[in-house]
Amino acid sequence: MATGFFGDIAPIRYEGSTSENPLAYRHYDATRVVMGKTLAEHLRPAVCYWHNFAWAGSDMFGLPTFERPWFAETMAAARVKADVAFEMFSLLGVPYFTFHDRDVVPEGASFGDFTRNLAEITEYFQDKIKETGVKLLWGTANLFSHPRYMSGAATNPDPDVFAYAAAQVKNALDATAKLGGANYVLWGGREGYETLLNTDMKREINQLGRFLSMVVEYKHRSGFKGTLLIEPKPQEPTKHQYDYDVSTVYGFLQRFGLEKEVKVNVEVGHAYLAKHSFEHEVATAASLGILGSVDANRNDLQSGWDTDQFPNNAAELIPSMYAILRSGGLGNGGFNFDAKVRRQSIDPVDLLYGHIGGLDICAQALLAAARLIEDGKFDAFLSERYSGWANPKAQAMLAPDATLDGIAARVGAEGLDPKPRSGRQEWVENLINRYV
Ligand code: XUL
Ligand code: CO
Repeated sequence: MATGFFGDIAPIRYEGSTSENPLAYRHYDATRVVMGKTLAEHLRPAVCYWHNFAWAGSDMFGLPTFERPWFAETMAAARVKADVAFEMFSLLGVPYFTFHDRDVVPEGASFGDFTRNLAEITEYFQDKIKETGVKLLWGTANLFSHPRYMSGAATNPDPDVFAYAAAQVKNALDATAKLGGANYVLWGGREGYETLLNTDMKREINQLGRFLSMVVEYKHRSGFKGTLLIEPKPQEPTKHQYDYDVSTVYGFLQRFGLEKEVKVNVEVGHAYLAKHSFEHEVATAASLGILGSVDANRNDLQSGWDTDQFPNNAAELIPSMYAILRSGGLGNGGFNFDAKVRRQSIDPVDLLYGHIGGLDICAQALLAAARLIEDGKFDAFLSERYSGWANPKAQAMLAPDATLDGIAARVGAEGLDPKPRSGRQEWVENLINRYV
């Protein structure tokens, strides 16, 4: 039964780029095929639970601004929340959703309550998934909001907190598996430190490695078929987080022998916080073979905070979309809108505007990147730039038997005198802008 939360708003449809209807897609034509897949198959877009249904619009200076009928810590309210959430997924026509355990149910008075509540809503979700066809892109556990986690979850100095976090992840992983989730995400918002004056870093990183190893072991034993993903972020809420960026996470995975077991969920705003571009993080993950999924959003670059706004600049996203397409796509992953409307955007329809714009921008960027690839000009430019490496003498330098002194002898004998060549940055920037 419809909740009436969105009034008489009809399902959002694709109407083409000339449409003036603010409640229509102008670029996201879900069934349009490019490079052998539909836009829906390329993007696998997901709506997140937390920003839309759990956050109430408060900030560090102000009280909640959103009034929602499900704002109460009861299971009845959790079901109303789920009813509205699945209505919104269906209105938007998105194929996926994402959630934290704590977004979807109250904790109750004990861990037993929390476990029962999560199991109950999981069954409720199973019916909703059957009814609507909307699937789970990933589930996760919130190991950062409750005061017990203020000094970390797996990295906490108190072993009982480590145990509590392990129990919570077990339950969230079970729920994700039961719902047929394509992935399970671990974001370590409190896995880091405020000051080294009270922190044993070596011990904490070892705890984190053991914790993740147990998650991997349990995943295999419990039969969960999805992909495990770590979501890198350099800081916020802690001053320094251990999962700083994609490269750091890869080093951590290698150290614990988990680089074939765990991939990354790359978030646009987190890349900025690490003083990287999003395309840098995506391309790094792709080159390391650990590109798993994307949290789509953007930060306000003036404030320097993780503001989680909806994407609104297609041109800026093209290099990332190019890297994703070139690496063969996101596989099990997708584009999760880890984005929230501003706290003045208090009406239900604002939730729709945010997602319509974000999804349209992603579709526009993906279509542009596909044209860029199909045209071949950009690839031709790149391969010409590296064409010298096709020379057998160049290849020989990369063979295992090549030596520094051997190369030095050849430089002298052949009188090598390499001449600088233009990198053509502006030319290539202009080329890419032609595809927007
Ligand atoms: C926090 C963040 C999280 C993760 C899931 O910055 O991005 O919402 O995506 O825990
Ligand atoms: Co995120």
